[in-house]
Amino acid sequence: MQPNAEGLYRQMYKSRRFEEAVTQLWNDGHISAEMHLSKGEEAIVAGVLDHVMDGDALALDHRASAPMVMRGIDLALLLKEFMGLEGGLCRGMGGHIHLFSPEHLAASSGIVGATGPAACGFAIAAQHLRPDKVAVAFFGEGAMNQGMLMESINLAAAWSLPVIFVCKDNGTAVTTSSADVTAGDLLTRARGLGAHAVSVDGTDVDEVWSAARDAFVRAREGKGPMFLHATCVHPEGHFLGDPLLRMVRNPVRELRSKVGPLIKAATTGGSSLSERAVSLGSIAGMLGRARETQKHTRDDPIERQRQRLEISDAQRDELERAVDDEVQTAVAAALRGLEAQP
Ligand SMILES: Cc1ncc(C[n+]2csc(CCOP(=O)(O)OP(=O)(O)O)c2C)c(N)n1
Repeated sequence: MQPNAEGLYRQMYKSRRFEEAVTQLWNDGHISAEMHLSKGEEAIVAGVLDHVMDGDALALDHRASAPMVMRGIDLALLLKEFMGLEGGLCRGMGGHIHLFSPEHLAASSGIVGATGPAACGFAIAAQHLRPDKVAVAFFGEGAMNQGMLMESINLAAAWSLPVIFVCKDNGTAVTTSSADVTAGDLLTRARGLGAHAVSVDGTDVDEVWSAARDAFVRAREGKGPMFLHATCVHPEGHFLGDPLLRMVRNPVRELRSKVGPLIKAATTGGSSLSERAVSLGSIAGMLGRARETQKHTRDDPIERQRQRLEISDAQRDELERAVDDEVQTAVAAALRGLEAQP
């Protein structure tokens, strides 16, 4: 079996266009509070979800847009949910973090690491009630330092549970560099817990797809869990409006408002000058890492896949136009929902 380049591209492109629409709605003030995007993770999600069948379950983290979009959930329902509208997927009560589609066995949680236990719970039920069905847990590398996720990998291996643990590793958890707080390497850790573990370039959808195919085959044959480690970059930082990225993208404007408080902080009491210098050094380190993520946008997973397509430009344009129309229709429906809300 070979990956369908066009189908995968379509999924990734759709997720990206959807999130661009979300960004616009957020910028326009129609989505309140934090907004975490899946942008940069599209190849990981598309490569894994291509193997998902009806009856399989998805335990999703706070970056659930891409999996929800690629699983085929109605775009307008998602947008309305993000906007807190009654007509949303969860009647506007969940927002973008707490999404639930019982029909698709897909649920997301904002509790970092919680997708491990959720996927294990489904997998235990599947072992008894739904043979051949698989649960997928998506999480970031920051979650690998959460006890409950380690307990889940251990139990899944001990009981040969059909779980695929997908670690989307962008190297940063909010502003903490994961390397600073993580001992050993994650593959060795997962293997130490008894899981089969592989690492892939998460910006290459073919690589992810092939590794995920093996993981699903193993899980469906009752051979237990697989830990799939996939590297990626978050070009929008932790969430929309990420202050570090604002600083990197527009240093003059952003620094203007910071200079006053910095001078005040340096001239008033508090910690010693050397301690302050260390803090400033660590902020400079964060800014450096944020700048790096901007350079990496040339490794954009969608652009990589676009280059591989073996269809004519006209066919590709048609595919993209159809997706654009679908997204625009959903945006229009969501905005109508906003007007109709009392
Ligand atoms: C148990 C728990 N601790 C802390 C948080 C706050 N928090 C939200 S996202 C996040 C970073 C998670 O990093 P990672 O798992 O690598 O995912 P990423 O955001 O990088 O995709 C943290 C610490 C939380 N939501 N849940």
